[in-house]
Amino acid sequence: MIIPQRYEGKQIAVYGLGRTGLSAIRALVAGGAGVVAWDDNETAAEQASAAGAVVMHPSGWNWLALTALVLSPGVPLTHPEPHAVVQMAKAAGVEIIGDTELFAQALADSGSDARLVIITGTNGKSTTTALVAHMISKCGMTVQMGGNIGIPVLDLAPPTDETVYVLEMSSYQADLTHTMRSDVSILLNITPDHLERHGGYEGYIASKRRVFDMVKRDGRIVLGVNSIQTQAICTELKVTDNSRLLPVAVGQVLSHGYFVISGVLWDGTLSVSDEVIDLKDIAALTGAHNWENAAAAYACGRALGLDPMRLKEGLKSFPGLPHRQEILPSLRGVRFVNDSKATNAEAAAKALVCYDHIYWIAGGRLKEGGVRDLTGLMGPVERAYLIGEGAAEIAETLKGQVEMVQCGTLERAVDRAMRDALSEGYPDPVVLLSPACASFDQYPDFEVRGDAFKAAVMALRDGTPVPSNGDAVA
Ligand code: UMA
Repeated sequence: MIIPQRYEGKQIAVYGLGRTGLSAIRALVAGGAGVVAWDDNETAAEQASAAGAVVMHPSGWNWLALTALVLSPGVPLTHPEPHAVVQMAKAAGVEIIGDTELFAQALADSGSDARLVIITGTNGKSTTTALVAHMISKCGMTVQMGGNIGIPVLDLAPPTDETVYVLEMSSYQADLTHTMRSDVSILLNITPDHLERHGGYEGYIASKRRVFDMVKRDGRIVLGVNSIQTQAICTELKVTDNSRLLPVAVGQVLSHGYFVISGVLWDGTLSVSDEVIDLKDIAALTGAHNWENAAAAYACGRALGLDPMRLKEGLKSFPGLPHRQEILPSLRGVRFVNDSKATNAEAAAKALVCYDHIYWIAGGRLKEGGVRDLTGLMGPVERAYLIGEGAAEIAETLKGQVEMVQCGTLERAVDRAMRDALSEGYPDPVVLLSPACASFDQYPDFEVRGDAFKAAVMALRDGTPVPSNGDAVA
């Protein structure tokens, strides 16, 4: 645990009692602070009390005595409208911070030489965070990974001079972080997301750009230039901040930076570009989006001064992350890929271009725009197996583009897809769960959906019969 020392003997409030809030309470109490806390959902109160907080509605807090309000990232700070507790804090002149800011303060106060990498972007930030952490540990360093990837930052081990912290930072967290200073900040890409929370696209972009304010004077900015927004930012930074800038691209040669051409990563920071590694040989880094992640992670490793050979070993041995094009053991020549994290069409599109003979399982709760963006990508799809509440709309959108089967449930879809993959005899068939939809109509979250897919695949392995009646051609 990282213990914030500067609140000893002071009063501090924590709002939101999920992972962030409970972690902040534990750390603040350990540092000798008095903590009051609340959550809109009363069921969270017990754990907060057990962690040492006084659980009380904000209307009962002594606002004049509070040093700061620690807000959980999911609690609206500005849009659609500031949460009531935010308005109360502003009226009382109490500073609003996140657990990430407490982490930044504790790191600064520690006086250690620990180093810090921050990763953000609309897509790929979890994979890049895990990849950077993996590659750095392959270089023999002590790595602590956390943040939006799921481990609250104050739960990480305290800093030593050898520690490298690798943090995934969401736009929500960035808005609550004021004094963090990184050795490397990575911004992978920006496309529209979380617009309601940032008052539109401009607000979202501004939050993403905050990772540049968090770079040390002698730190480096690794910037993916494959999205329109980050390309524009790159043009701007070449003028204002060129010495700290390390651009990263897929499909274009850069005069300075790291780039991937036909799956091969190049170091273009030298006078003559140097071939680094063929990423096509790395199963856990399939697809152009993963090449962007790999190039950014390698650029980060080099910016930290790490050995190129060891970094390459790290790329090769990366196991991948669960639910993101996760490769499961094959069965009778059929490959299974769990891409449950693909909760929108844009994410599913990335997987659909990676394989040749796809038995595609899709559906769930559709996002705005549905699967319109997938209409040109049905070429390698032998058949689509539709599940969940969005199935009828998907069938309507993709009518005439691909053969579709209404399966209702994931288990039925897996069973039917396997039978078809075996009977049709294409070389190297892939049963791909890449739903292009949120999971909430059938599962608590995408992780539970991915685990259900794995269980259904395991059931095939065990020979457990799956009911096959009820399939209907869409
Ligand atoms: N709550 C309120 N009022 C509100 C909103 C929430 O009281 O208006 C309470 C809820 O009742 C709940 C608690 O706040 O008890 C939840 O807080 P939270 O939503 O901030 O979630 P945490 O459990 O603290 O998890 C957060 C991140 N969640 C969000 O940003 C929404 C996690 O990212 C992160 O892994 C975790 O901290 C550890 O750092 C998740 C996420 O969905 C994966 N992130 C978004 C994304 O990736 O797109 C940004």
